[in-house]
Amino acid sequence: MIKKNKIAFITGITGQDGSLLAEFLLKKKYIVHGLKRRTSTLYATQRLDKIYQEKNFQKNKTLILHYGDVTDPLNCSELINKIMPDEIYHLAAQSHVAISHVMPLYTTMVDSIGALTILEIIKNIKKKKIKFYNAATSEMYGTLKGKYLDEKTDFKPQSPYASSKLLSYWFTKNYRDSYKMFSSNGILFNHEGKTRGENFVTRKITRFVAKYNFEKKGILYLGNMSAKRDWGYAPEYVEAMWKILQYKKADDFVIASNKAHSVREFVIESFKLIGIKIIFKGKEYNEVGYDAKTKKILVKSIKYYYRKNDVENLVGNYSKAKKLLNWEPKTKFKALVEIMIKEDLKVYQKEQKL
Ligand code: NAP
Ligand code: G4F
Repeated sequence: MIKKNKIAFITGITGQDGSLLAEFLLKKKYIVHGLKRRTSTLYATQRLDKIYQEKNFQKNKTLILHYGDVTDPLNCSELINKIMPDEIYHLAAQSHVAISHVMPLYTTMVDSIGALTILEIIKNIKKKKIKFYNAATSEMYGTLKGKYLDEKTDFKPQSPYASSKLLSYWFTKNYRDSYKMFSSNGILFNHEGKTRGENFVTRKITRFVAKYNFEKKGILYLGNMSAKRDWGYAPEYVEAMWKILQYKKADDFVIASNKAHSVREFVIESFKLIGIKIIFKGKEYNEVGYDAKTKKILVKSIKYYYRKNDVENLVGNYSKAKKLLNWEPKTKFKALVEIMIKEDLKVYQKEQKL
């Protein structure tokens, strides 16, 4: 009997995780369909350019992009019924915590109702049992100081983003329990990489440091540098998403590194890689980081980037994923910073040649 290629449908395929997951699934011989939004430029598919061009010119296309939006149920229903995937990875989201305070309704429409829409569509498809992955988040926990957060920890969301993701988490669990659907939550802690969005703190730092390495000018303005996050490497986290859907039953899993570092530590490590030792002085809005050798101020903390009700500390416990999925993170904090700095040094040089 000929073994058929599995079909996956990824919402949020143009994002950091969606593009990495597409690459991962193509290597596993999946046929990958993805949802892309209409934009006035073509650059929204930038992260997919390499694999899209390679696959798109093949006779049998294995990566297919469709226009759509998760706030449009008719469009999602038509696509899913046509594609009839084996697995849906629902990653589309307004994923920025600070921006969710500015656009709480929109964030909820996309992050909660979007997930519900897809679950409803799957529920109504009788001819196939489609597996569903929901991109839940460590932000749902809120600040629970000193705790290693796992699948049994209670949630205390502190932003519209976290609250709307928590609703999607419960929908995913409810549909599993009520309709016996294969719907699983991945509760992923922060994960970063070469294509991380430029307004998340890690990439904002590495891009600045790479530019500073060549131009030797400017100041990096940040918000709360005492905040701690459990940062992992994104390509390893998309593998976990796949493993979650290959597990024998639907369930919820924490994916983390079990180590937390502050934003300040991320800044120090980044500058260290271009030979600069940063020393911090002052507190909160008056905190500055200066070059130990030249005494020049290179980093400033300003009120503008402080969040309402910021989550101070997040650190996970991935024991369940290790035991049941045989998943473990490999890339440690310092190696992650190095990967990102090296990439941004390359990106800077490439941009200068354009
Ligand atoms: P990202 O880079 O911000 O990507 C978000 C994706 O969602 C993009 O493809 C975006 O499309 C798409 N999108 C946004 N609104 C949409 C809509 N209305 N309809 C269709 N697509 C829409 O996020 P990420 O870092 O890859 O994260 C992937 C998912 O995991 C998100 O749900 C995020 O909330 C969650 N998560 C991320 C982390 C992390 O540390 N990265 C941790 C836990 C959970 P455009 O490209 O057109 O904007
Ligand atoms: O990089 P961030 O914006 O990521 P945040 O808020 O932790 O959210 C990311 O991870 C979540 C998983 O826990 C995902 F669900 C979510 O989609 C996203 O991918 O901010 C990290 C920390 C915060 O405490 C923030 O207040 O860095 C602090 N920070 C300090 N200065 C800053 C800045 N964050 C940003 N974006 N920009 C700053 O200038």
